[in-house]
Amino acid sequence: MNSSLKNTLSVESHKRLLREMLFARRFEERCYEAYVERKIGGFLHLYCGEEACAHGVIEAARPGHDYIITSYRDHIHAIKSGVDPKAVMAELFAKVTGTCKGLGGSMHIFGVDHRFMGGYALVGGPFPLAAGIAKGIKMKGGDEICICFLGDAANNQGTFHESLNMAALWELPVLYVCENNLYGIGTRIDRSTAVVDQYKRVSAYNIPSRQVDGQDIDVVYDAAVDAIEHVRSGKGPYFLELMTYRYRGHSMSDSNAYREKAEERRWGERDPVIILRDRLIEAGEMTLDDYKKLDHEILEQIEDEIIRFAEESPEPPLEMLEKYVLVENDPWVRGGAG
Ligand SMILES: Cc1ncc(C[n+]2csc(CCOP(=O)(O)OP(=O)(O)O)c2C)c(N)n1
Ligand SMILES: [Mg+2]
Repeated sequence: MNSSLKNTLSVESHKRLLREMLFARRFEERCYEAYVERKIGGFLHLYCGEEACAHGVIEAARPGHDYIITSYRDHIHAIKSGVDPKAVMAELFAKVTGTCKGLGGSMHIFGVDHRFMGGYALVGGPFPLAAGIAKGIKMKGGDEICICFLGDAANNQGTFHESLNMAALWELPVLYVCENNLYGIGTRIDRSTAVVDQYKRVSAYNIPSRQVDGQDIDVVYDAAVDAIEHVRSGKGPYFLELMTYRYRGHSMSDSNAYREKAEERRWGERDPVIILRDRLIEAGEMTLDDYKKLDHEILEQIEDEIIRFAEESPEPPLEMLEKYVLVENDPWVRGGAG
């Protein structure tokens, strides 16, 4: 392991995290298949390649105590926060046992019991919500923090600047985590954004920040421990930029034709799951056969427990269609529109 790291993980934590990250990879790949099989509809954004970001940061936090919020690429953040993967898959299958009774779908996973405050479809939507949650924490006087994950392109939304200004002004306990995968849909960051290094942008709001490798779980964890300590100790917000890469297109409707194959290969050589696996193998803590066995177990678990649960769960009943729709302000429903 990199000996310059201050906050380190035990071998047991490494083994557990390898399992969790490999599970995340296989979970997302199975979602891809289920989408092709038309078991999942609507939008679907996968997290393959970025696993060390959510796992490293949330490992350093206190899930269930701290609030976590993110964008539409949200399945793995929810699971690492403690939300049952069966309920996540059932949500994707639009089943009543899903996290939102099957009415939200992939972009709207929620887990109030685990303080997972959701995935959001609106780019930049979570910035002000996170500031609001952090304001609430501060008013109540707890030591929770709010962790807000967002993509690099989201930082060009007005909400980014408005929220970071208020978060800094009010010294709110919020950690902003930028998962910089270099692209917003098909647009590379240097074609959309004047300041490519995102951590530099927040100096405009006097928010301390850092940019680190998002592919190495040890590096992410080390940076996240310090960032969280800063926020929890009452010093106000912090901004952590994690350099990462998504392996698939932006969503299932993206043919991914805009990236150089050489770039994809380069990032593929720094796979977060393989980096951790090889670290354990080099330390003599696991063999390649152990890894293959683990992979096999995970694939079986996903099929036998998770997919089966989603398949066998019922669809939401018809009467639920109107139950969660707010109609009182709709003039058409009131009959007054002309
Ligand atoms: C307010 C708003 N504008 C535009 C979109 C369309 N849109 C969906 S994802 C996306 C790009 C976001 O990229 P980034 O923030 O880097 O996150 P990533 O998908 O790379 O994780 C855009 C423009 C949207 N969902 N919401
Ligand atoms: Mg991006």
